[in-house]
Order: sequence, then C-alpha cells, then structure tokens
Amino acid sequence: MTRLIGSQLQRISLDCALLVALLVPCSALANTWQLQVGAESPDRGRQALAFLPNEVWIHAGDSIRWTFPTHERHTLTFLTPGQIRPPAFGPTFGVPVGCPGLTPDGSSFDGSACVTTGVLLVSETTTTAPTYTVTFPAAGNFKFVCLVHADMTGVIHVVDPSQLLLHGQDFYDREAQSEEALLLAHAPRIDDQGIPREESNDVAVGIGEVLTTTGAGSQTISLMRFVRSMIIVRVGDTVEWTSLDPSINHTVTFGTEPADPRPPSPGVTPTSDGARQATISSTTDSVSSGFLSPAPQDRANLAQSNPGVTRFRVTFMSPGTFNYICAVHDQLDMKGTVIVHP
Ligand SMILES: [Cu+2]
Repeated sequence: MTRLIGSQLQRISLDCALLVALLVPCSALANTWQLQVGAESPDRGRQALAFLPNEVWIHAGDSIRWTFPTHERHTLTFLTPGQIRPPAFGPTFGVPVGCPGLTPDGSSFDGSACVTTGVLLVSETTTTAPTYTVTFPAAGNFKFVCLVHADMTGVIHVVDPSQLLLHGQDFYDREAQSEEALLLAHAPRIDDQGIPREESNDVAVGIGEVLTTTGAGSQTISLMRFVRSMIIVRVGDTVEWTSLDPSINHTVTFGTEPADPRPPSPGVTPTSDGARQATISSTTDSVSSGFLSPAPQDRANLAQSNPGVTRFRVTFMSPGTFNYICAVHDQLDMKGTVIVHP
C-alpha cells in the first residue's frame, strides 16, 4: 500500500514535471524570427527598398533578427505612435539623427520608446551583412520604417502567446524570396518606361516605383542608374537630367564630390520653371545639382509639401569628356559621361 502510494506519487510528480516542461517555460520557447532588409541585383543597380517581408505575426516575447545584405543604406526604425518622423541625417550628411539617438542591437520595443539602428549596409571592406535584433515583450500592432527611404514601411502584429500563429519561418522565407524576385524583376520594366528619346539631350536620373506586395506598407523598386549614361552633344548644347524616382534623392555631380550632397554647389541657380541650371566651361569644373527629389506624398490634415526639384540643366561651353556621379549612390556605381564635341 505504502509502496503503491509511493509509486503513484512518483508518477504524479513525473507527470507534473512533464506538464511544467510543456507549459511553464513559455519564455524559453520564445522564437527568434529571421527577416531581411532590402535586396539588390549583383551589379547593385537595382535596389528593392523594402522590408522582406513587411508584415509578420509573432508572439509576445519573441524576437526578430533582421539581416541587411545590400550596398544601399537602410535603417530599421520603430517610432512611438504619432511620433514626428525625424530626418535620416543631421547637419553632417551621413551621420544619422536616430529617433533621436540610436539603440543597441538586442533592444526591446513595446511602443513606449523608439528603437532604431544606425545606417546599416554591406561595407566595401567586408562581405558580411550586418544584423539587428529586436525583442517584442508586449502585444500590439507596430509599424516600422526605414528613415532613409520614405516608401519603405511594414507592420508587426505581436499577439498573446495563447493565440495560434498562422505562419511559420518557412512561410516568411518563401515570401521574402518571392517579393525580392518580384521587385527586382520589375526594374527592367520601369527602365523601359523611362528611356529618354534618342534624339534629345535628356538623361534620366534613376527611375523608381512604389509598390505594396502584402498590403501592410510600401516597398520601392529603384533603378540606381543614369539612363543614357553616355550622351554626346556639341559645344553650347544643354543637357537636361530628370529624376524619375518617386521617393529617392539623387544628384548630378561633376568634379570634386561635396562633403554634403544635399545643397546645390555655388554657381547652380534656380530656373523660372522650378528646375536648376549651371554652366560648365572646363573639365576641371566642380558642379553639383544638390538633391533632385520628387515632392513627397501628401496626407490629409498635414501641410502640403512643396513641389520637388527634379530637373537639372547644364550648358557645356567647351569640348571634352565630362564624367559625373550621383553623390548619394556612387557606391552602387551610379555614374555617367557627357562627351562634348566642338
Ligand atoms: Cu542616386
């Protein structure tokens, strides 16, 4: 009898141990999900400015580890609800403002304080893609953005651990792959749209399109190239560059690259039709357009944005070969040449 009770007790305690193992350490079962920030073609010219995928469902307590495999810069940023969006860079171009400030890898986000990476990209000296992990301790629906690219957003649904998740890591891996393929394959089609007329002196400064593949936010495909990157004109001719990208900043920069590509260089003047213009008299001239940017999308109940400056005209006063770059995207090999014949 005593032995029986003893063995029963032993069984009960074993069962308890099993139950405890199954139920209690929910935190030990917390998952770390793997997602991707951006994708690019091998020549870096086509950039998917997109969170891949940009809508996921996870349990409270789970973490997400994002990998940044491109040569274009991105941030992963969770602002607090209603927070005014900060600029990507402060007074010094390339130095991020953060949200404000940067938070370390492994930060937690529950909506009460912002979380952001710095600017992350694959550097020229290493092929390793940087990563950044965020833990989500509390349930909620959280938007996330890239502070560099306005049309690059997503949503994370953090649900109570008692709720069943519809999708696993495999689903998101397949989704990321198919979205990457779809976005990068879209670039040649927008390329076709943007090719300037052969007989003109027109050059396209990048072409882009904003898309949404999940319904949860915006993704952008950008061709980071001058379309008609080599153009031949005569002395006295004017070449016109036009940005055909709805949300990316580019420049047309001859000579010495300015420390800050945002403002136009001295000697660049506004035109009456809202473009900018300059004259180049020698292959040693340094002339930069400043940011060529479209007007951002408007939202109800906010001040409307000013028209963008999307055109830059340069008149060439001497013969020669004039090489130029986009000062924002030269690391992606965005450059061009104007050959001026006498
Ligand atoms: Cu550019």
